[in-house]
Amino acid sequence: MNPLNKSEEIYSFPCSKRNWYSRDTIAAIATPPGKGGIGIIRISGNSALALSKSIFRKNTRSKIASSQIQSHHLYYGKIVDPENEEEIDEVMLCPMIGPKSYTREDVVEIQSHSGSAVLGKILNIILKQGVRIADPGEFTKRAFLNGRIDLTQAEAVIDIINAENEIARKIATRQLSGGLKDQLVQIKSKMMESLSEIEAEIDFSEEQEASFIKADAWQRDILSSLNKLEESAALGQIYKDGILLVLVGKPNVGKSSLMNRLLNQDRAIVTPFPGTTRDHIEEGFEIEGIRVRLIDTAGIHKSQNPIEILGIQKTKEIIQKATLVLFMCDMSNQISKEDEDIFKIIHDKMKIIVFNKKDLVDENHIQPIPLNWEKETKIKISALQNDGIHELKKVVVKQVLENKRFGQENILISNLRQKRNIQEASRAIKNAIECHENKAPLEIVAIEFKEAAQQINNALGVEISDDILDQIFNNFCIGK
Ligand SMILES: Nc1nc2c(ncn2[C@@H]2O[C@H](COP(=O)(O)OP(=O)(O)OP(=O)(O)O)[C@@H](O)[C@H]2O)c(=O)[nH]1
Ligand SMILES: [Mg+2]
Repeated sequence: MNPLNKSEEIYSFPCSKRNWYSRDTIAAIATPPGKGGIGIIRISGNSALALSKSIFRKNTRSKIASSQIQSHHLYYGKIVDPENEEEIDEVMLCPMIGPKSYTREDVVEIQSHSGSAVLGKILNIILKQGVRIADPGEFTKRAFLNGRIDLTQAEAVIDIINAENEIARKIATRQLSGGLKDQLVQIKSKMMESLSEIEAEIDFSEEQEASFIKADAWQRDILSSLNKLEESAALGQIYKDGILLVLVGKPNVGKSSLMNRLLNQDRAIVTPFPGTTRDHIEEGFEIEGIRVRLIDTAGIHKSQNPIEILGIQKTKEIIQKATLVLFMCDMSNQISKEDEDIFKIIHDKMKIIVFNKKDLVDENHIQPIPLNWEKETKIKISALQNDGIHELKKVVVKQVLENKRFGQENILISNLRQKRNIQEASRAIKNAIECHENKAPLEIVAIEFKEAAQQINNALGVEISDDILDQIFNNFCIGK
Protein backbone atom coordinates (compact mmCIF):
# COMPACT_ATOMS: atom_id res chain seq x y z
CA MET A 1 0.00 0.00 0.00
CA ASN A 2 2.97 2.29 0.51
CA PRO A 3 4.99 2.11 -2.66
CA LEU A 4 7.36 4.72 -1.32
CA ASN A 5 8.17 3.00 1.93
CA LYS A 6 10.85 0.88 0.43
CA SER A 7 12.91 4.00 0.00
CA GLU A 8 15.13 4.18 3.03
CA GLU A 9 16.49 7.48 1.84
CA ILE A 10 15.83 10.45 4.04
CA TYR A 11 15.64 13.17 1.48
CA SER A 12 16.48 16.39 3.16
CA PHE A 13 14.38 18.86 1.28
CA PRO A 14 14.78 22.54 1.94
CA CYS A 15 11.11 23.28 2.34
CA SER A 16 10.34 26.47 4.19
CA LYS A 17 7.00 25.08 5.38
CA ARG A 18 8.66 22.14 7.02
CA ASN A 19 8.18 23.11 10.62
CA TRP A 20 5.05 25.02 10.00
CA TYR A 21 2.83 22.08 9.18
CA SER A 22 0.41 21.10 11.92
CA ARG A 23 0.92 17.78 13.61
CA ASP A 24 -2.65 16.75 14.26
CA THR A 25 -3.51 13.17 13.48
CA ILE A 26 -5.56 12.54 10.35
CA ALA A 27 -7.48 9.53 9.06
CA ALA A 28 -9.35 8.54 5.91
CA ILE A 29 -10.65 5.54 4.04
CA ALA A 30 -7.91 4.93 1.47
CA THR A 31 -9.73 2.44 -0.76
CA PRO A 32 -12.43 3.42 -3.28
CA PRO A 33 -16.10 3.33 -2.23
CA GLY A 34 -18.09 0.17 -2.86
CA LYS A 35 -18.01 -3.43 -1.73
CA GLY A 36 -14.82 -5.44 -1.85
CA GLY A 37 -12.68 -8.03 -0.13
CA ILE A 38 -10.50 -5.55 1.71
CA GLY A 39 -10.85 -1.88 2.61
CA ILE A 40 -8.07 0.20 4.10
CA ILE A 41 -8.21 3.02 6.60
CA ARG A 42 -5.07 5.08 6.90
CA ILE A 43 -4.12 7.11 9.97
CA SER A 44 -1.13 9.46 10.18
CA GLY A 45 0.19 11.65 12.98
CA ASN A 46 1.50 11.68 16.52
CA SER A 47 -1.39 9.79 18.07
CA ALA A 48 -1.69 7.07 15.39
CA LEU A 49 0.08 4.42 17.51
CA ALA A 50 -1.73 5.31 20.75
CA LEU A 51 -4.99 5.17 18.84
CA SER A 52 -4.33 1.68 17.56
CA LYS A 53 -3.82 0.59 21.17
CA SER A 54 -7.20 1.95 22.18
CA ILE A 55 -9.26 0.46 19.33
CA PHE A 56 -7.35 -2.73 18.42
CA ARG A 57 -7.58 -6.02 20.33
CA LYS A 58 -5.42 -9.04 19.68
CA ASN A 59 -7.09 -12.38 19.26
CA THR A 60 -6.86 -12.90 23.00
CA ARG A 61 -8.88 -9.66 23.35
CA SER A 62 -5.90 -8.03 25.03
CA LYS A 63 -4.64 -4.62 24.00
CA ILE A 64 -1.41 -4.33 22.11
CA ALA A 65 1.37 -2.91 24.30
CA SER A 66 3.65 -0.15 23.05
CA SER A 67 6.66 -2.39 23.51
CA GLN A 68 5.03 -4.99 21.23
CA ILE A 69 4.47 -2.68 18.29
CA GLN A 70 7.04 -3.32 15.63
CA SER A 71 7.15 -1.13 12.58
CA HIS A 72 6.13 -2.66 9.25
CA HIS A 73 4.61 -5.78 10.82
CA LEU A 74 1.08 -7.02 10.35
CA TYR A 75 -1.01 -7.72 13.45
CA TYR A 76 -4.13 -9.83 13.29
CA GLY A 77 -7.03 -8.95 15.60
CA LYS A 78 -10.27 -7.02 15.99
CA ILE A 79 -11.30 -3.40 15.92
CA VAL A 80 -13.56 -2.57 18.86
CA ASP A 81 -15.46 0.47 19.98
CA PRO A 82 -13.52 1.37 23.16
CA GLU A 83 -16.68 2.86 24.71
CA ASN A 84 -18.39 -0.53 25.04
CA GLU A 85 -15.88 -3.03 23.63
CA GLU A 86 -18.31 -3.87 20.80
CA GLU A 87 -16.50 -5.86 18.11
CA ILE A 88 -16.66 -4.13 14.74
CA ASP A 89 -14.56 -6.25 12.37
CA GLU A 90 -11.73 -8.69 12.04
CA VAL A 91 -8.71 -6.79 10.72
CA MET A 92 -5.02 -6.68 10.00
CA LEU A 93 -3.22 -3.73 11.50
CA CYS A 94 0.01 -2.40 10.05
CA PRO A 95 1.96 0.22 12.02
CA MET A 96 4.69 2.14 10.22
CA ILE A 97 6.71 4.19 12.61
CA GLY A 98 7.97 7.55 11.31
CA PRO A 99 10.13 8.62 9.61
CA LYS A 100 10.01 5.36 7.65
CA SER A 101 6.45 5.84 6.51
CA TYR A 102 4.53 7.38 3.63
CA THR A 103 4.17 10.72 5.44
CA ARG A 104 7.30 10.40 7.61
CA GLU A 105 4.93 10.53 10.58
CA ASP A 106 3.67 7.52 12.51
CA VAL A 107 1.23 5.80 10.17
CA VAL A 108 -1.19 2.99 10.91
CA GLU A 109 -3.14 1.19 8.22
CA ILE A 110 -6.11 -0.95 9.12
CA GLN A 111 -7.22 -3.58 6.63
CA SER A 112 -10.82 -4.52 7.27
CA HIS A 113 -13.58 -5.95 5.13
CA SER A 114 -14.69 -3.45 2.56
CA GLY A 115 -18.20 -2.07 2.68
CA SER A 116 -19.52 1.38 3.45
CA ALA A 117 -21.04 0.38 6.82
CA VAL A 118 -17.98 -1.36 8.23
CA LEU A 119 -15.43 1.17 6.98
CA GLY A 120 -17.68 4.06 8.01
CA LYS A 121 -18.08 2.63 11.51
CA ILE A 122 -14.32 2.11 12.00
CA LEU A 123 -13.60 5.60 10.72
CA ASN A 124 -16.21 7.05 13.09
CA ILE A 125 -14.65 5.30 16.06
CA ILE A 126 -11.25 6.70 15.05
CA LEU A 127 -12.62 10.22 14.65
CA LYS A 128 -14.22 10.02 18.11
CA GLN A 129 -10.71 9.58 19.53
CA GLY A 130 -9.81 13.16 18.54
CA VAL A 131 -8.50 12.36 15.08
CA ARG A 132 -9.41 14.64 12.18
CA ILE A 133 -10.66 13.46 8.78
CA ALA A 134 -7.93 13.98 6.16
CA ASP A 135 -8.34 16.46 3.31
CA PRO A 136 -7.92 15.12 -0.24
CA GLY A 137 -4.24 14.38 -0.85
CA GLU A 138 -3.26 15.29 2.70
CA PHE A 139 -1.14 12.18 3.29
CA THR A 140 0.92 12.96 0.19
CA LYS A 141 1.00 16.65 1.12
CA ARG A 142 2.52 15.68 4.47
CA ALA A 143 5.07 13.48 2.69
CA PHE A 144 6.02 16.59 0.70
CA LEU A 145 5.94 19.05 3.59
CA ASN A 146 7.91 16.66 5.77
CA GLY A 147 10.59 16.56 3.08
CA ARG A 148 10.34 12.95 1.99
CA ILE A 149 9.41 13.72 -1.59
CA ASP A 150 9.59 16.84 -3.75
CA LEU A 151 6.64 18.33 -5.59
CA THR A 152 7.33 16.52 -8.87
CA GLN A 153 7.15 13.22 -6.97
CA ALA A 154 3.95 14.26 -5.20
CA GLU A 155 2.40 15.05 -8.57
CA ALA A 156 3.58 11.70 -9.88
CA VAL A 157 1.43 10.01 -7.22
CA ILE A 158 -1.70 11.50 -8.83
CA ASP A 159 -0.42 10.59 -12.26
CA ILE A 160 0.08 6.95 -11.26
CA ILE A 161 -3.43 6.77 -9.88
CA ASN A 162 -4.88 8.39 -13.00
CA ALA A 163 -2.66 6.58 -15.53
CA GLU A 164 -4.87 4.91 -18.11
CA ASN A 165 -2.20 3.38 -20.27
CA GLU A 166 1.13 1.70 -19.83
CA ILE A 167 3.21 4.61 -21.08
CA ALA A 168 1.51 7.17 -18.83
CA ARG A 169 2.13 4.78 -15.93
CA LYS A 170 5.80 4.43 -16.83
CA ILE A 171 6.30 8.21 -17.03
CA ALA A 172 4.65 8.64 -13.63
CA THR A 173 6.66 5.82 -12.05
CA ARG A 174 9.89 7.33 -13.32
CA GLN A 175 8.88 10.68 -11.87
CA LEU A 176 7.88 9.13 -8.58
CA SER A 177 11.26 7.50 -8.18
CA GLY A 178 12.86 10.93 -8.57
CA GLY A 179 13.88 10.89 -12.24
CA LEU A 180 12.74 14.45 -12.85
CA LYS A 181 13.82 15.70 -9.43
CA ASP A 182 17.38 14.43 -10.02
CA GLN A 183 17.59 16.18 -13.40
CA LEU A 184 16.20 19.43 -12.04
CA VAL A 185 18.57 19.39 -9.07
CA GLN A 186 21.47 18.78 -11.47
CA ILE A 187 20.44 21.62 -13.78
CA LYS A 188 20.01 23.92 -10.82
CA SER A 189 23.45 23.12 -9.47
CA LYS A 190 24.94 24.05 -12.86
CA MET A 191 23.00 27.32 -12.76
CA MET A 192 24.33 28.06 -9.28
CA GLU A 193 27.87 27.26 -10.41
CA SER A 194 27.56 29.72 -13.30
CA LEU A 195 25.95 32.29 -11.02
CA SER A 196 28.85 32.11 -8.59
CA GLU A 197 31.28 32.64 -11.48
CA ILE A 198 29.28 35.68 -12.57
CA GLU A 199 29.17 37.05 -9.03
CA ALA A 200 32.90 36.49 -8.57
CA GLU A 201 33.50 38.43 -11.75
CA ILE A 202 31.26 41.26 -10.55
CA ASP A 203 33.17 41.40 -7.24
CA PHE A 204 36.70 41.15 -8.61
CA SER A 205 36.46 42.41 -12.18
CA GLU A 206 38.67 45.40 -11.50
CA GLU A 207 41.49 43.35 -9.98
CA GLN A 208 41.30 40.32 -12.28
CA GLU A 209 42.71 40.15 -15.77
CA ALA A 210 41.19 36.82 -16.82
CA SER A 211 37.47 36.12 -16.79
CA PHE A 212 35.95 33.57 -14.40
CA ILE A 213 32.99 33.05 -16.67
CA LYS A 214 32.61 29.95 -18.81
CA ALA A 215 29.70 31.20 -20.89
CA ASP A 216 29.87 28.41 -23.46
CA ALA A 217 28.63 26.01 -20.76
CA TRP A 218 25.40 27.97 -20.38
CA GLN A 219 24.17 26.83 -23.76
CA ARG A 220 25.75 23.38 -23.69
CA ASP A 221 24.99 22.27 -20.16
CA ILE A 222 22.03 24.32 -19.03
CA LEU A 223 19.89 25.47 -21.94
CA SER A 224 20.13 22.21 -23.87
CA SER A 225 19.09 20.20 -20.79
CA LEU A 226 16.12 22.51 -20.25
CA ASN A 227 15.17 22.22 -23.93
CA LYS A 228 15.24 18.44 -23.75
CA LEU A 229 12.94 18.47 -20.75
CA GLU A 230 10.59 20.88 -22.47
CA GLU A 231 10.40 18.74 -25.60
CA SER A 232 9.75 15.64 -23.55
CA ALA A 233 6.82 17.46 -21.94
CA ALA A 234 4.96 17.75 -25.24
CA LEU A 235 5.24 14.03 -25.77
CA GLY A 236 4.50 13.25 -22.13
CA GLN A 237 1.25 15.17 -22.34
CA ILE A 238 0.16 13.26 -25.41
CA TYR A 239 0.69 9.97 -23.59
CA LYS A 240 -0.94 11.19 -20.42
CA ASP A 241 -3.91 13.19 -21.69
CA GLY A 242 -4.32 11.67 -25.14
CA ILE A 243 -5.39 13.51 -28.29
CA LEU A 244 -8.60 14.87 -29.78
CA LEU A 245 -9.08 13.54 -33.31
CA VAL A 246 -11.88 15.18 -35.29
CA LEU A 247 -13.48 13.93 -38.51
CA VAL A 248 -14.39 16.83 -40.77
CA GLY A 249 -15.72 17.08 -44.30
CA LYS A 250 -18.69 17.68 -46.59
CA PRO A 251 -21.86 15.63 -46.03
CA ASN A 252 -21.77 12.07 -47.35
CA VAL A 253 -17.98 11.77 -47.77
CA GLY A 254 -17.91 8.86 -45.28
CA LYS A 255 -17.01 10.43 -41.92
CA SER A 256 -19.36 8.26 -39.90
CA SER A 257 -18.27 5.19 -41.87
CA LEU A 258 -14.66 5.94 -40.96
CA MET A 259 -15.57 6.50 -37.32
CA ASN A 260 -17.14 3.05 -37.19
CA ARG A 261 -14.05 1.53 -38.82
CA LEU A 262 -11.65 3.24 -36.43
CA LEU A 263 -13.68 2.08 -33.43
CA ASN A 264 -14.38 -1.29 -34.93
CA GLN A 265 -18.05 -0.98 -34.00
CA ASP A 266 -21.24 0.48 -35.46
CA ARG A 267 -21.31 3.60 -33.35
CA ALA A 268 -22.52 6.21 -35.86
CA ILE A 269 -25.47 6.01 -38.22
CA VAL A 270 -24.46 5.67 -41.87
CA THR A 271 -26.92 6.30 -44.70
CA PRO A 272 -26.61 7.23 -48.38
CA PHE A 273 -28.35 10.52 -47.59
CA PRO A 274 -26.26 13.67 -47.07
CA GLY A 275 -26.80 15.34 -43.70
CA THR A 276 -27.20 12.12 -41.71
CA THR A 277 -25.05 13.22 -38.77
CA ARG A 278 -26.64 16.31 -37.25
CA ASP A 279 -25.02 16.41 -33.81
CA HIS A 280 -21.45 15.35 -33.15
CA ILE A 281 -20.68 11.88 -31.80
CA GLU A 282 -17.80 11.19 -29.46
CA GLU A 283 -16.09 7.93 -28.53
CA GLY A 284 -12.73 6.93 -27.06
CA PHE A 285 -10.22 4.37 -28.28
CA GLU A 286 -6.49 3.83 -28.27
CA ILE A 287 -3.81 3.80 -30.96
CA GLU A 288 -0.40 2.45 -29.94
CA GLY A 289 -0.87 3.41 -26.29
CA ILE A 290 -2.20 6.88 -27.07
CA ARG A 291 -5.70 7.65 -25.82
CA VAL A 292 -7.80 9.11 -28.62
CA ARG A 293 -11.06 11.01 -28.25
CA LEU A 294 -12.63 10.65 -31.67
CA ILE A 295 -15.39 13.02 -32.76
CA ASP A 296 -17.55 12.55 -35.84
CA THR A 297 -19.11 15.83 -36.88
CA ALA A 298 -21.99 17.11 -38.97
CA GLY A 299 -20.94 17.55 -42.62
CA ILE A 300 -20.09 21.17 -43.39
CA HIS A 301 -21.97 22.79 -46.27
CA LYS A 302 -24.31 25.71 -46.96
CA SER A 303 -27.60 24.79 -45.36
CA GLN A 304 -30.92 26.48 -44.70
CA ASN A 305 -31.95 23.86 -42.18
CA PRO A 306 -31.76 25.37 -38.67
CA ILE A 307 -30.83 22.01 -37.06
CA GLU A 308 -28.03 21.47 -39.56
CA ILE A 309 -26.84 25.06 -39.16
CA LEU A 310 -26.46 24.51 -35.41
CA GLY A 311 -24.62 21.23 -36.02
CA ILE A 312 -22.23 22.92 -38.46
CA GLN A 313 -21.60 25.75 -35.97
CA LYS A 314 -20.77 23.13 -33.32
CA THR A 315 -18.40 21.40 -35.78
CA LYS A 316 -16.46 24.65 -36.19
CA GLU A 317 -16.11 24.97 -32.41
CA ILE A 318 -14.86 21.40 -32.08
CA ILE A 319 -12.28 21.96 -34.84
CA GLN A 320 -10.68 24.69 -32.73
CA LYS A 321 -10.06 22.19 -29.92
CA ALA A 322 -8.77 19.36 -32.13
CA THR A 323 -5.23 18.04 -31.81
CA LEU A 324 -5.50 16.61 -35.29
CA VAL A 325 -8.21 16.95 -37.97
CA LEU A 326 -8.97 14.13 -40.40
CA PHE A 327 -10.24 16.11 -43.39
CA MET A 328 -12.26 13.75 -45.55
CA CYS A 329 -12.99 14.09 -49.26
CA ASP A 330 -14.83 11.79 -51.64
CA MET A 331 -12.37 10.49 -54.25
CA SER A 332 -15.14 9.59 -56.65
CA ASN A 333 -15.93 13.30 -57.08
CA GLN A 334 -13.88 16.31 -58.07
CA ILE A 335 -12.66 18.54 -55.25
CA SER A 336 -15.35 21.20 -54.98
CA LYS A 337 -15.59 24.77 -53.77
CA GLU A 338 -17.20 23.40 -50.58
CA ASP A 339 -14.17 21.17 -49.93
CA GLU A 340 -11.90 24.17 -50.41
CA ASP A 341 -14.00 26.26 -48.02
CA ILE A 342 -13.67 23.56 -45.36
CA PHE A 343 -9.92 23.51 -45.90
CA LYS A 344 -9.89 27.24 -45.12
CA ILE A 345 -11.64 26.58 -41.81
CA ILE A 346 -9.01 24.02 -40.78
CA HIS A 347 -5.99 25.65 -42.45
CA ASP A 348 -4.11 26.35 -39.21
CA LYS A 349 -4.82 22.97 -37.63
CA MET A 350 -2.64 19.89 -37.76
CA LYS A 351 -4.39 17.75 -40.36
CA ILE A 352 -4.38 14.71 -42.60
CA ILE A 353 -6.34 14.78 -45.86
CA VAL A 354 -8.20 11.49 -46.14
CA PHE A 355 -9.39 10.63 -49.65
CA ASN A 356 -12.21 8.14 -49.11
CA LYS A 357 -14.11 5.82 -51.45
CA LYS A 358 -11.01 4.72 -53.29
CA ASP A 359 -12.94 1.57 -54.23
CA LEU A 360 -14.96 3.72 -56.63
CA VAL A 361 -11.98 4.89 -58.67
CA ASP A 362 -9.38 3.27 -60.81
CA GLU A 363 -6.21 2.06 -59.05
CA ASN A 364 -4.09 4.64 -60.93
CA HIS A 365 -6.53 7.47 -60.43
CA ILE A 366 -4.85 10.75 -59.59
CA GLN A 367 -6.99 13.20 -57.69
CA PRO A 368 -6.40 16.77 -58.91
CA ILE A 369 -5.98 18.91 -55.80
CA PRO A 370 -5.62 22.63 -55.12
CA LEU A 371 -2.02 23.85 -54.89
CA ASN A 372 -2.22 24.77 -51.24
CA TRP A 373 -3.13 21.17 -50.30
CA GLU A 374 0.06 19.77 -51.71
CA LYS A 375 2.28 20.00 -48.68
CA GLU A 376 -0.29 18.28 -46.45
CA THR A 377 -0.12 14.63 -45.44
CA LYS A 378 -2.56 12.62 -47.58
CA ILE A 379 -3.89 9.07 -47.53
CA LYS A 380 -6.33 7.10 -49.68
CA ILE A 381 -8.77 4.75 -47.99
CA SER A 382 -12.04 2.96 -48.43
CA ALA A 383 -14.08 3.08 -45.24
CA LEU A 384 -16.67 0.84 -46.89
CA GLN A 385 -14.17 -1.90 -47.66
CA ASN A 386 -12.06 -1.38 -44.52
CA ASP A 387 -9.07 -0.64 -46.73
CA GLY A 388 -6.24 1.62 -45.51
CA ILE A 389 -7.59 2.03 -41.96
CA HIS A 390 -4.56 0.42 -40.33
CA GLU A 391 -2.24 2.65 -42.38
CA LEU A 392 -4.32 5.68 -41.43
CA LYS A 393 -3.85 4.89 -37.73
CA LYS A 394 -0.10 4.69 -38.28
CA VAL A 395 -0.09 8.06 -40.08
CA VAL A 396 -2.11 9.61 -37.21
CA VAL A 397 0.47 8.48 -34.65
CA LYS A 398 3.36 9.59 -36.83
CA GLN A 399 1.82 13.01 -37.37
CA VAL A 400 1.07 13.52 -33.69
CA LEU A 401 4.52 12.45 -32.59
CA GLU A 402 6.32 14.24 -35.41
CA ASN A 403 9.26 16.39 -34.30
CA LYS A 404 8.99 14.83 -30.89
CA ARG A 405 12.16 12.90 -31.29
CA PHE A 406 12.32 11.51 -27.79
CA GLY A 407 11.90 7.87 -27.06
CA GLN A 408 9.31 7.02 -24.42
CA GLU A 409 12.09 6.10 -22.04
CA ASN A 410 13.27 9.72 -21.95
CA ILE A 411 9.97 11.35 -21.15
CA LEU A 412 10.15 12.94 -17.76
CA ILE A 413 7.43 15.55 -17.84
CA SER A 414 3.75 15.21 -18.51
CA ASN A 415 2.54 18.06 -16.41
CA LEU A 416 1.68 21.60 -17.49
CA ARG A 417 2.84 23.25 -14.28
CA GLN A 418 6.29 21.70 -14.50
CA LYS A 419 6.46 22.48 -18.21
CA ARG A 420 5.71 26.17 -17.59
CA ASN A 421 8.43 26.42 -14.95
CA ILE A 422 10.94 24.85 -17.32
CA GLN A 423 9.92 27.15 -20.17
CA GLU A 424 10.37 30.16 -17.90
CA ALA A 425 13.77 28.93 -16.73
CA SER A 426 14.83 28.39 -20.31
CA ARG A 427 13.62 31.88 -21.29
CA ALA A 428 15.69 33.41 -18.47
CA ILE A 429 18.84 31.52 -19.51
CA LYS A 430 18.32 32.60 -23.14
CA ASN A 431 18.06 36.20 -21.92
CA ALA A 432 21.23 35.75 -19.87
CA ILE A 433 23.14 34.44 -22.90
CA GLU A 434 21.86 37.29 -25.06
CA CYS A 435 22.68 39.95 -22.44
CA HIS A 436 26.18 38.52 -22.05
CA GLU A 437 26.74 38.44 -25.80
CA ASN A 438 25.59 42.06 -26.04
CA LYS A 439 28.01 43.02 -23.26
CA ALA A 440 25.23 44.06 -20.90
CA PRO A 441 26.26 44.62 -17.25
CA LEU A 442 26.91 41.31 -15.48
CA GLU A 443 24.45 42.30 -12.76
CA ILE A 444 21.66 41.87 -15.33
CA VAL A 445 23.00 38.46 -16.39
CA ALA A 446 23.02 37.46 -12.70
CA ILE A 447 19.38 38.51 -12.31
CA GLU A 448 18.39 36.22 -15.20
CA PHE A 449 20.28 33.31 -13.63
CA LYS A 450 18.53 33.91 -10.30
CA GLU A 451 15.18 33.95 -12.08
CA ALA A 452 15.99 30.66 -13.82
CA ALA A 453 17.02 29.03 -10.54
CA GLN A 454 13.81 30.29 -8.92
CA GLN A 455 11.77 28.63 -11.68
CA ILE A 456 13.52 25.32 -11.01
CA ASN A 457 12.78 25.76 -7.31
CA ASN A 458 9.14 26.31 -8.20
CA ALA A 459 9.06 23.10 -10.22
CA LEU A 460 10.55 21.22 -7.27
CA GLY A 461 8.20 22.93 -4.86
CA VAL A 462 10.83 24.77 -2.84
CA GLU A 463 9.27 27.77 -1.12
CA ILE A 464 6.10 27.38 -3.09
CA SER A 465 3.00 29.38 -2.20
CA ASP A 466 0.13 27.84 -0.26
CA ASP A 467 -2.28 28.62 -3.10
CA ILE A 468 -0.33 26.55 -5.59
CA LEU A 469 0.05 23.72 -3.09
CA ASP A 470 -3.69 23.72 -2.43
CA GLN A 471 -4.41 23.68 -6.17
CA ILE A 472 -2.16 20.65 -6.62
CA PHE A 473 -3.31 18.60 -3.66
CA ASN A 474 -7.00 19.36 -4.15
CA ASN A 475 -6.82 17.19 -7.25
CA PHE A 476 -6.02 14.14 -5.16
CA CYS A 477 -8.55 11.69 -3.88
CA ILE A 478 -9.31 11.35 -0.18
CA GLY A 479 -7.01 8.87 1.54
CA LYS A 480 -3.99 9.49 -0.69
N1 LIG B 1 -18.23 3.16 -52.15
C1 LIG B 1 -18.01 3.66 -50.96
N2 LIG B 1 -19.01 4.17 -50.25
C2 LIG B 1 -18.75 4.68 -49.03
C3 LIG B 1 -17.44 4.66 -48.47
N3 LIG B 1 -17.51 5.22 -47.24
C4 LIG B 1 -18.78 5.57 -47.04
N4 LIG B 1 -19.52 5.24 -48.09
C5 LIG B 1 -20.97 5.46 -48.30
O1 LIG B 1 -21.23 6.84 -48.37
C6 LIG B 1 -22.50 7.13 -47.77
C7 LIG B 1 -22.31 8.19 -46.69
O2 LIG B 1 -21.52 7.67 -45.66
P1 LIG B 1 -21.50 8.31 -44.19
O3 LIG B 1 -20.46 7.59 -43.45
O4 LIG B 1 -22.84 8.37 -43.62
O5 LIG B 1 -21.01 9.78 -44.59
P2 LIG B 1 -20.89 11.06 -43.65
O6 LIG B 1 -19.72 11.83 -44.12
O7 LIG B 1 -20.91 10.67 -42.22
O8 LIG B 1 -22.20 11.86 -44.02
P3 LIG B 1 -23.00 12.95 -43.15
O9 LIG B 1 -23.28 12.38 -41.82
O10 LIG B 1 -24.20 13.18 -43.96
O11 LIG B 1 -22.14 14.17 -43.10
C8 LIG B 1 -23.02 5.80 -47.24
O12 LIG B 1 -23.89 5.26 -48.18
C9 LIG B 1 -21.77 4.94 -47.13
O13 LIG B 1 -22.00 3.57 -47.23
C10 LIG B 1 -16.40 4.07 -49.24
O14 LIG B 1 -15.23 4.00 -48.86
N5 LIG B 1 -16.73 3.61 -50.48
MG1 LIG C 1 -22.20 11.12 -40.70
